[in-house]
Amino acid sequence: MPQSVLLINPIYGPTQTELEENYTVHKLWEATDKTRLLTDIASDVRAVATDGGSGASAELLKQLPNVEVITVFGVGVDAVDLDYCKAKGIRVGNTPDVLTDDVADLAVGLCLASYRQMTNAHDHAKNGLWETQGPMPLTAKFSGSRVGIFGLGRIGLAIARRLQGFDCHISYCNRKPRQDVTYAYCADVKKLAESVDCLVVALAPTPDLAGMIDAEVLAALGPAGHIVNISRGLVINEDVLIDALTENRIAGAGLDVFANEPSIPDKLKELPNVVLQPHVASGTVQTRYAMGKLMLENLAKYLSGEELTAFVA
Ligand code: 8YV
Repeated sequence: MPQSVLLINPIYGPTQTELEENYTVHKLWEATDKTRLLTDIASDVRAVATDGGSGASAELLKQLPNVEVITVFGVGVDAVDLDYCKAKGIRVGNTPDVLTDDVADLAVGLCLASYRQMTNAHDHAKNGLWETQGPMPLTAKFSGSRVGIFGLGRIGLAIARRLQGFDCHISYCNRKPRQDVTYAYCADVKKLAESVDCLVVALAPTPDLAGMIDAEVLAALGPAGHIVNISRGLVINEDVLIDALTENRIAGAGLDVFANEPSIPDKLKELPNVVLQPHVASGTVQTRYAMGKLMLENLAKYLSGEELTAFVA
């Protein structure tokens, strides 16, 4: 009898298909009575499969007392109640490294798109404004700019290495300095913002970091400053960001993540100085395939008594 797995929300098709071929998969999002489903499967389910956005709350896990492992399709585990998992001895696998290149690539793309107003330039060309109104207004040079990376982890380091190719001056803010880099370290994100032209939010998000990018940090970044976020929407106070962009107290933003995905505030959608991406940083065929393989490998290894390949708990 195949092991029972609770799948919280749909994941990448080929991965979900392989999961269903090898396990008895209970689909939480399809249940008309979720509480009834959890009650019915509680005795069988030892594993939960989820994604970075859906996570696994303590409220859910309390209804599944036999869960031993959570396998996450994603690197971010901020939506998993890690305190509960650690208290209960629940293992948590995730998918780092296989998505680092894609996420770092998109972060650099968002820096360029924000500085060079690439979406506005696209619209200028597409809507015939070049013919009717003349050349696109001048934008800002990115190469050689001072870039501060908030969170120099695997993804942040990959971003930094890419930016060296643009002759950027790189500094970073972490809980503590890294011994394996020569970039300038800053212990405080507000001081980092004061010292750079572009702030890239790349940290591994945890709930305690909510709102870390506040009005003071954006004021420190200043009217010529740009901010890029490929971490989680929770890290930036979204209302404060909208106000700063609306009043041109910062020059621009490139955002792949938002406070209440998949909805994006209308005010943010209407702004001319923001580039929006619908949480696609890891969204390539190659990377989602690799994430799926690692997610399934974590699950199979745990259930066969082996150590998970990649885990946070
Ligand atoms: C999502 C992500 O998990 O890896 C992460 O933490 O944010 C993304 O890769 C992915 O979009 C699946 O939901």
